Parts: sequence; C-alpha cells; structure tokens
Amino acid sequence: MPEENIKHIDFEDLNKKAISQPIVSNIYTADPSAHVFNGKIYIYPSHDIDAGEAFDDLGSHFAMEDYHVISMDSINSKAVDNGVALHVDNVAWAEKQMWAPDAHEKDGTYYLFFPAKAYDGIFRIGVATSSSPTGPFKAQPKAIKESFSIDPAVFKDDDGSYYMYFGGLWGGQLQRWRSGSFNANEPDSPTAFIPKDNEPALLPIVAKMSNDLLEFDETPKQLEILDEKGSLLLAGDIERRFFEASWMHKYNGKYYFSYSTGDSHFICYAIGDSPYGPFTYKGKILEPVVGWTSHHSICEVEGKWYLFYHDSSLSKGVTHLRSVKIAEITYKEDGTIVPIKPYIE
Ligand code: FUB
Repeated sequence: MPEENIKHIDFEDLNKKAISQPIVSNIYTADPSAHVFNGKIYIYPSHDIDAGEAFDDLGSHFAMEDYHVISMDSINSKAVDNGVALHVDNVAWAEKQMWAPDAHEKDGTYYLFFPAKAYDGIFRIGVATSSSPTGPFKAQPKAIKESFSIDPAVFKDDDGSYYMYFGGLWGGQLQRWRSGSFNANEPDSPTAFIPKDNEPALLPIVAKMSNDLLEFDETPKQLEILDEKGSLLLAGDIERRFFEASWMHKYNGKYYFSYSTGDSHFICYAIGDSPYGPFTYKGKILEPVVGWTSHHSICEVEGKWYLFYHDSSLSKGVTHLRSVKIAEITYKEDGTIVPIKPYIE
C-alpha cells in the first residue's frame, strides 16, 4: 500500500476488518517462509527492528540484525518465538541487513538460507546449519559462490532435488547484475539500470542446489514469466511483473511460482510444468496490505493450504515494523487461486 494512503487509516477499525491477526506480538516479524518439519509448523521470518535508519527506496530502514524461528504445533495453536537463531555478528562475510530468509531440511540437518549485505555493499546469500529446526544456526564462512541479490526461497521437488529461487529489485540490487557482474555506478539510485517500460521486465533467478545444500550446482539462470500470449511480461506492467519475494510450491503436479510486484503491492502467481519454467501469469493471490512491502510463503498443513504473509497493522503503518499473519488459500477446480482481500470491506 502506498505510504500516502497509510496516513488516513483508522487502525482500530482496520484491525477489526483484518481477516487475521499477528501470530506473535512480542517482536515484529516479516517475510515468513513456512514449512512443516516432523509434523510441526516452523516459520522463518525476518526480525524487524527500528534501528533509526530513515526510509528510502533502497530499503536502508530494513536494518535487521538477526533471525528468530517461530514454531506452532498446529495451525490454530499459539505461535512460539524460539529466540535468536542466528545473529549478523556471527556471520563472517555479512555486515548488515539480514533480510528475508528461508530454510529446509535434509537428512536431519536444517539449513537456513539468508541474504545480507556484505562489507563491499553487495547483497549475497549465505547458508547456516543446525541439528534443530529452531537453531542456533552456524553460518558458513563465505556466502554461496555466484549468489547475489535477495529473498532466497528453497523448494524441494518430488525427486529430492532442491532449487533456490531469488532476486529483488531496487534495494535488492537485481537490476545491477544485468551485465553479469555488479554495476556499482549511481550507488544511491534504486531505479538506475531498471529496463524501460516497453522492455521485458527483470526476471527472478533459479539455481539447483548441490547435494550438501551449501552451494549452487549450476550457474544461476533466469526464470521466464509469460503473459497469456506467451510473451515475457514488460517492465511497465507493474501490477504483474516480478519485483521480489519468490516462492515455489507444487499443487496437483503443477509448479506455482509466486512473488511480490513491489511498488504495486500485490502477491501474484504464475504456473509452469518444470521447476525452471517457463511460467504463465495466472493472477493475484493477495491484494495490497498495510505497509509498502508484501511478502509471503505458501505451505500445506494437514491437507489444507495456507498463505503466510505480513502487514504493518500492529505498528500502525510503520513500513519496516511488520507482523506475520496466516490465511487459508482456496483453489478453484481449474487450479487457479481465489485472491485474498486482507481486510473485509
Ligand atoms: O524485509 C526486507 C525486504 O522487504 C525483503 O527482502 C523484501 O522481500 C521485502 O519484504
């Protein structure tokens, strides 16, 4: 939701109209990546704090320093904050901005995948491991080779292969990698190097993970998102084109790639037949929430599908102080998703 609209909101009224409430209120949480491990729900969110950084379009105000894992015995039970799972001070390569993470499990080890800004000002993606889904996690000494940008989401396919999807525009720096290496020119501009409105939009990135889940098994490549005529979505198509917050899930044998449209504030999805795409745009999953960002995950819990998302209602509209919420997803017979309105009109 654009900043100027937030000033006019009656938050008491809005919270009554909200379809769900924050799952924890002792801390601010955002960018939830939800998984079921051993029958229990684990949510890997960003841990929002107010570090005193001014709002800008590079996202400097998202100055998060650590991760907490939230767990739930079932979808209706109390959510538990399990304390600090990983702090930036314990990641040798990372300086600041511990943004949206994800996690996965393999052979009894839990892997936390996270983006952070390195000391050279470039976002990279790292891995940390633990014997417990709630951590504490021990970070690898270096970021994943050939990793860049933000918002990693790791998907396990039915054949046991793991893929990482990532990328984000503006502060997430994806546009600075168009030539294959980092473009450090115009460092204060969030929109420098973004394609023109009539050019194809920037695309999310995918890479298959190595067997130990600590590196990429291949050079990362772009994931195509096409319109109904088979053409790549254009950069000016801001209500449909990819901005950040990748997620992948599989439903009835089809691959669903979902993402945020950033400056138009929607969560959208596209469907394909392979983890590498191409994907065809299908529609919106979530209408704009209070706060500039929208970020989500989709997870099946005991036969029902849920959207884990966030808004800034608890902080009364402070963009960088968000709270994780949950809403059930409904699929139609044809496999499309019924869009969710986060507040009842
Ligand atoms: O939380 C920081 C950033 O805001 C995330 O990386 C984006 O997806 C957006 O939610």
